[in-house]
Amino acid sequence: MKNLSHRYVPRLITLCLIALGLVIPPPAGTLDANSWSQQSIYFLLTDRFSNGNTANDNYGGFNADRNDPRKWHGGDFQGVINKLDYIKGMGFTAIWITPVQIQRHVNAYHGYWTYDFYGIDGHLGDISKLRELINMAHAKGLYVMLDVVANHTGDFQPFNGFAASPFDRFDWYHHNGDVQNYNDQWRVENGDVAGLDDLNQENPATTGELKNWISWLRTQTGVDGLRVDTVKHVPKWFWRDFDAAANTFTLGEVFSGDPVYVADYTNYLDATLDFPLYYTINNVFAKDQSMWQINNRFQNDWRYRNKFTNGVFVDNHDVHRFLCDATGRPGANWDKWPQLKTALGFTFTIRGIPIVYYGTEQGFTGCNDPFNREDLFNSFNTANPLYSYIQQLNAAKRAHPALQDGWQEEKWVNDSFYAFQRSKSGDEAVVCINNGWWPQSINVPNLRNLPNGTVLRNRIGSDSVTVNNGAMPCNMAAKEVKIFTK
Ligand SMILES: [Ca+2]
Ligand SMILES: [Ca+2]
Ligand SMILES: [Ca+2]
Ligand SMILES: [Ca+2]
Repeated sequence: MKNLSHRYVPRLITLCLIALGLVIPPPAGTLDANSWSQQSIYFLLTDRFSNGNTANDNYGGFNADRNDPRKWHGGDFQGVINKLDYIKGMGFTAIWITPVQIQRHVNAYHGYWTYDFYGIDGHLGDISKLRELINMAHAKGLYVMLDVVANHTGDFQPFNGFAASPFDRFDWYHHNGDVQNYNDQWRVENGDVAGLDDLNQENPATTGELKNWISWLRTQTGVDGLRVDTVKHVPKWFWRDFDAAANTFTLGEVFSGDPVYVADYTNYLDATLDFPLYYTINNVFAKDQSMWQINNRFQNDWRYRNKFTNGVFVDNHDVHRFLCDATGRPGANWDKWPQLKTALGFTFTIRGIPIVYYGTEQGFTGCNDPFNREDLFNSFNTANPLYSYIQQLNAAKRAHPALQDGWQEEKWVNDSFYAFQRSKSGDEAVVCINNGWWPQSINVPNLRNLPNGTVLRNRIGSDSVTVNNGAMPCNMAAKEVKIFTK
């Protein structure tokens, strides 16, 4: 009772202040970092997901051609609207969609080559269709994260002019040529990424406009958060200003396997995608390497401002799909799904926000960009076992606060087995992972808050165990994850 009243006092004060007109409530649609840490995200490339309106397929003369993996394919906002139930059906609580700004290139289907910051690309729809998508998502209990780029525009200079006004001024850009040496941070920040025109954030006019733009985009759309592209290519101080102007949750892409390098950006943006953990997941689960690498990776968690908002993923649009890299069962290497399922079980139960790349639920196997950006289009098969497995993982995560942002502690690790416990406000979860291709039985010790005789049930199976002297048996089949809760 005491705790309850304590919890409500600040809220009551806030409500009174709002009533008195002293505090402006946050705009509908924004979601703070703590709330984001409780979500799970489905990430899709709008052009490759679902084509809901063929009339916009050839917008701007950049025609859709599904036979060319580098060209536009026709996916759009209406397509996403049509398939929100497919996403919701897996239990996700949020979607992240690729950038919506106007592009001007035959290969710019991905949206990362901005031409006009203040326009919505006609292949996808218009601003009112985007608002409709966001409103429809909200009505179904899905938050929306927009992908944004503030490091560069498309590649227009030196031969094809500039991006659209007001980004059409020479001194709004760096002119240092391509980044050649990716170990030189000055070059990384001030050079062009593969010819893409690098914006000059040292020019206050450029920075002022980028902040105007992100504020405009957020307020115009009512979006709940931002995924921020190419973060390591812009000085850190800029991101603090950008985050403030955006006035919402920002999840940055810092493409690096070094947690020391990545984690420092969480002092400027709200959070980062966990690329270091991605590499660990790839080694451990796709390539059957030692689970001690997980133990090692989590030793750097203190470096993140809030490890519970790290974006955790097995793959994305910039790397091979997991099933491309998976080595498969020894002697039967076509059999890769057990590895994927084990990796997904890990990402949904470990600290951080799980992010699933579209097509994972249909077993897509693409390797290099753009072949890892397949069309989902006609493959919305809700009977796929991977679809229902993800559904089970999301259900377990939704039902248990411990699995969202609960305190986490390792309980057992060896080369092919990993167990950890998570706790929050009386909710307890013990997760056992067998990464071996053979059955294993491990008695997991040192459990907390679980008295003798406590019965725990596996939320993604039908078995139960009883806690005895702070320990419990994990009897695991090959490549199995069990999620035990009270
Ligand atoms: Ca279309
Ligand atoms: Ca830059
Ligand atoms: Ca250029
Ligand atoms: Ca923020």
